[in-house]
Amino acid sequence: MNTKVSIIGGGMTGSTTAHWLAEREIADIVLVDIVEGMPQGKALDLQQAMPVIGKDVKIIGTNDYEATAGSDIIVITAGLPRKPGMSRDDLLNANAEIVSKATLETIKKSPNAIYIILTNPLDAMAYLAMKLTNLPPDRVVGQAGILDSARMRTFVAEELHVSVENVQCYVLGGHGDEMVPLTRHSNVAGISLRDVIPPDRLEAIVNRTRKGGGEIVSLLKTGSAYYAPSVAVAQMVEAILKDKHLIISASAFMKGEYGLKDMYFGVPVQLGRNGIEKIIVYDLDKQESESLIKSAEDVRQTTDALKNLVKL
Ligand code: TXD
Repeated sequence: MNTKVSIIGGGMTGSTTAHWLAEREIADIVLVDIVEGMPQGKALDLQQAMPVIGKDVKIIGTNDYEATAGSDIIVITAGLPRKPGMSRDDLLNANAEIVSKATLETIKKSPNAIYIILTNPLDAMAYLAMKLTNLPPDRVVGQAGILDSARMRTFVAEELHVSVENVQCYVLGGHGDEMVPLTRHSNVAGISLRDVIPPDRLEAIVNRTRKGGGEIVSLLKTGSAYYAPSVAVAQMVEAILKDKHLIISASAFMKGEYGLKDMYFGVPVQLGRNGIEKIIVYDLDKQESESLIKSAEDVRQTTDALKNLVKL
């Protein structure tokens, strides 16, 4: 294939992203990790699955960056996941160092790549990658919104006993427990959730969505969610490579939208072959705006802590 996606971090989310991507047969895949043998073993295993599903995808596992040269997309998943009781922000110090290294190594070999960041704390890590690559902000995007929206869609579909395909949900804000599920704009077959779900049930869904990542962390005991986060990355990769102009929620660099500047934040974006084509600004009511401001304060704090840690 003449398209290449390199995934840095071959752990749970990295290798599962490779899996979802290989099934889509849209790019060759390079999986990089520091653990010797692990990315090679996973890549070989996945490669041997290709004849069964009839997909001609080349998958390379490696401990160095040579094979990533000329990537169309770099996905960064390298870093520590949360342990039960930890917040995503607790990962800042350790992951800033790992993401810096992954970013600086990859940009040398793929100066024209689009970056998708997954490592937590997500909004701050996307900011870090954008600053270190020196790429236009449209070419660095963080994955959070598809996942958070998918969690909400799952809970709504269960509540109403309808197909997940009928449920559209929009979750804005930082990728933390203060994220903002928009119940007014979210809908089932075009009808606002506020008109079909009683307020107490809707509030329960909003709370479960906000804490969706933590719920899985406490069940798993080690590690965090990976199937849904990884398929979200695969959807973003596909939207970019196929130039779909797909509107999804993602973490994007703010240049005044929603009153925010110089930080990454979860908003609806349109994704195409050049990365983020547009940020969509919703009209928000008073309550939604207040929630968004609260979430932005959290992300601002983490971004400031990052700036104190790394000279950007
Ligand atoms: O929606 C989202 N944004 C998220 C983010 C959803 C799920 C997970 N989220 C975050 O992604 C999570 O909090 C972590 O910060 C990252 C990676 O999570 P994952 O579950 O994949 O963690 P693993 O299984 O521990 O894998 C991380 C791998 C592991 O194999 C390490 O050896 C590797 O990262 N690692 C490195 N690879 C390359 N280079 C360096 N320097 C490096 N350091 C660690």
